[in-house]
Formats: sequence, C-alpha cells, structure tokens
Amino acid sequence: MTAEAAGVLLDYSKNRITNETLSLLIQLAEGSGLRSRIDAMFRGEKINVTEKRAVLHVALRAPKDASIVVDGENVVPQVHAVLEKMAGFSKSIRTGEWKGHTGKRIRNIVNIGIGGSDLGPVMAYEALRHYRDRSLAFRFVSNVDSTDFAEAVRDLDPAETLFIVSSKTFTTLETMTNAHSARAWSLEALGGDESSIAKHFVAVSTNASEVAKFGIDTANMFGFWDWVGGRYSMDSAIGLSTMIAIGPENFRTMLDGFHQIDEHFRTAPFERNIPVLMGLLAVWYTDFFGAETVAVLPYEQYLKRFPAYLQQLTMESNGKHVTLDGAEIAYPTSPIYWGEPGTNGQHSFYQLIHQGTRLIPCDFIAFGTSLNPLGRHHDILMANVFAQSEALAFGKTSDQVKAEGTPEWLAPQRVFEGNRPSNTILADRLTPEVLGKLIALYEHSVFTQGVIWQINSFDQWGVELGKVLAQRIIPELETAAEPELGHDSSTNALISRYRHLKESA
Ligand code: G6Q
Repeated sequence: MTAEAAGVLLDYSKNRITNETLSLLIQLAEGSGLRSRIDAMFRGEKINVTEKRAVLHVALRAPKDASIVVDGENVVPQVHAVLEKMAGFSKSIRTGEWKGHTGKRIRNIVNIGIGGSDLGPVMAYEALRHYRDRSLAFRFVSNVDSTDFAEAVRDLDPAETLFIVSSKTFTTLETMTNAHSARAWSLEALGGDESSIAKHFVAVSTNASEVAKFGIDTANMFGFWDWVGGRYSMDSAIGLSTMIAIGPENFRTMLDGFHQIDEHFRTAPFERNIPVLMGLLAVWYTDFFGAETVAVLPYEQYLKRFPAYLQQLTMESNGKHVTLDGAEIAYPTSPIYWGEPGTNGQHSFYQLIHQGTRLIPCDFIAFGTSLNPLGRHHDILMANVFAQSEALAFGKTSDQVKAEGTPEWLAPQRVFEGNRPSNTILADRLTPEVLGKLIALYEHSVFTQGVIWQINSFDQWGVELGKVLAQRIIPELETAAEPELGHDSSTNALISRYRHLKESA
C-alpha cells in the first residue's frame, strides 16, 4: 500500500484497511462524483456556489501556454503578468536597487496580513529559510494585539523597512489597523513626508480603490482575483514576501512543484492518486471510527509552521455542518488537525497517541536528506520517525512485556495495543519544489474530503458572526460615557469589568 507521484512517496500501509476497504472507499469517491468535481474545478466552473466564484488556485501554477477560461477570459496570461511584476520588484529589493525615502536600501520586509494572507507566507518563509537571502530580515504581523506590531518593528530602522500590506479585500479590521499603525510609525520617523509612503509600502490586494485610499500608489500593488481563496493564496501575489526571500527562480520551482501534483490529482486513477487516498483515509477514520483529530508530524525543523498552516486549510475548508444544498449534515465532517515537528512531540503528547483512549491517525512527513547535514543527526531523526510508525502499528503485547521481566503488576502500564494508524510521506529533501508538492497534496486531499461530504470547501461563513459582534462592541469599549449594554448578562458584565480595568489602569 504505497503510491508515488512526482518523487513523493505515500506509504499508507499502516492503516486499518484491506484491499476491500480501499476499493469500497474508491467506490464512495466515484459515487460522490469526485471525478466530475475535479474536472469542474480545473475547468474554472463556479463550484464555490455560495459565493458564486470559480476555485482556481490551480491556475496560479499553470504553465504559460495553458488556457483556463473564467467568464470568457483566459486567466493564465494575467497570472504570469503578475508573476513577472513580482519578479521585477523582488529583484529590485534583493539587489538594493529599490531605495527607501532617505536613499538607504531596504533591509527589512514586514508582511502585514492575517488568516490566508499570513499563514501561508509565514509557513513558506520558515519552510524555505534555507534558501533565503540572509541579508534581509523578514517579519510577519497578523494579530490586532499591538504587541505583535510592537515586537516586530522594535529593532527595525524605518528608513530601511518595507511593509507589504497583504489583504485580498483591503478592509480586514486587523490588517488595516496594523497597516495604519505601520504608516504612522514610518511617517513619524521619516519626517511626516507623505511621499515616503510610496517607497515603504506596497500592497497585495484585489481592491485597487481601497489601496489607493490608503495612500499606496496602485503601481505598487500586486493583484490577484476573486477565484483565489485566502487559504489557497500563498502561491499568488500573497507570496510576495516569499519571493523576495527566496528569489523569483526558487518561487517558480515551487509553483512547478504545485503544478506537478495538480496534474497528478487531475489525471491519476483514484487507486494511485495520493491526494485522493489521503482524503479517503481522512474520511474513513472520521466517519467510520469516530476519530476526531489528525496529527501532522513533520520530521523536518523547517516545517514547524506547517501544522498551523494546515489547520486553516483543512478546518476552514471543511468545518461545515450543511451540504452544498443547505441540508443539515448527519455525519462528522472535518477532523481537527494539529501537530508539532518531530522529535519534540515524542517527548510530550505522543504518550496519548500510543496509549491514550483515543484513535489519532498520524501523518508523518520526512525527507531523505537534511539541508543542514551534521554527523549522525539525520539518521537518528529518521530512525525515530520509522520507529514511531512501527510502534504505533504493531505495539507490544502483554506477553512481550512480561517476557522482558516486567513484573505482573506493572505489565498493563507498559503494553502498547498497536493497530494505531499512520501515513508516512517521504521525499528527497525540502526544496521549494517539494514544498509546493506537499501543499498541493493537502489542498487536493481537502477537496476530496469536501466532495465526499458534499460540502462547499471554499467559503467560510463561520468567521462572520464574531466579526459583526466585535464591531458592535468596539464603540461600547471606547466611548467615555457609560454605554447602554444590551447583550446577555455574561457579556454585559465582562464589558463593564473591562471598562473598569481600563479606567483604573
Ligand atoms: C481564508 C479566509 C481568511 C482571509 C483573511 C484575510 O480563506 O478567507 O483567512 O484570508 O480573513 O482576508 P483579507 O486577505 O481580505 O485581509
């Protein structure tokens, strides 16, 4: 039970499945219309029905000569035009040709964005640190908590700092609040001269008029399109910080990695299709075993933010309770994804995975070589990843424990029941190309799960209510006069208590 695509191996043999299970799961995929849904996505049909949008992150990595038509227009040339513009800009920063307002070259890049406009860039920056230009410093500000901004810029010289304001809508509360603080911070240090903004701020957005209103010259705006969902956007202009860090060539090889897996997903038969198999296994444990979580465990330090990135990709996509038609769903949908890099997790939460009362399918991710070879480290790391999946699968019986001389009373504590499922994803080494492949595998696994659950993986209505309520509460916290509060008693009391804390501070 292995499958291979574009040099990436999926070993899924340590799962609670037989050949019959597999063929039944594949029948489930076929019966759910997966094939036609894949084709519809790649054709640019508006499969995001609740937002009436096409879902075309695959167009972001399509080769120049491809044609993908949305509303009568081939979008591929637009994608490549933006990539060219990003490459030109990245080069001018990397060579020092782009100067700040005072004539100094840019040495610090601060990406301001949140959610899909942050998690991808942060993850890719960490994942591809090995390939980055070490003469530039990169920071990421996302939280509206002022500490995030304050700590990010604390040691930076405004004359050498470029802000990339990344926001598809350019109206997101957190991002615009941070962007305005950045603007004030920059202007204050640069003598209040508004013309300095053009040298220290660029935007990544679909909303040119809001970008202009903020004071950023739209010549310094990098566009994308409504058919790119936030959590599927790290390979669009949202990846500008990534491109500046690793250079346009590396960025292009990352896109090529994505594209190779797109082609695999689009064309490979389901029984050899890695994202389909990954998606089916997720459905299998979620709906047939009641597993509530999946652990993603990269044995590669550079992938330390990969689980956080996947949390948005998986849970914002498939954490849904109604079908595409609006009918209430009677089966569990997205599991909770979580994880930490190995081997650290082994010394903390793996206890529960091995001996706890819950079933936690695991994805182990590992590489043939380290980017920082050092003595025996990599063999030791790899021995651990193989040992973990072996221990989970085969465990240790009471007889084995006793045969080792463990006293009867202690033996139950030392038994590993085994039969705990895991996948191992193995590739040669973490290059930009391989990172692209890895992300695309999960994107399409999420798609597969969503199709089987008959849900829309591309909207996120569940984030709206809190945003609306926060807008109502903000003036109640800011007003000097005691406000008339009309919430529930708990919320009213918390607001009053906060106002009191604020006054007495
Ligand atoms: C992702 C979501 C969400 C979005 C952020 C930021 O799929 O839509 O995480 O990316 O809310 O939105 P903006 O890019 O519009 O600021």
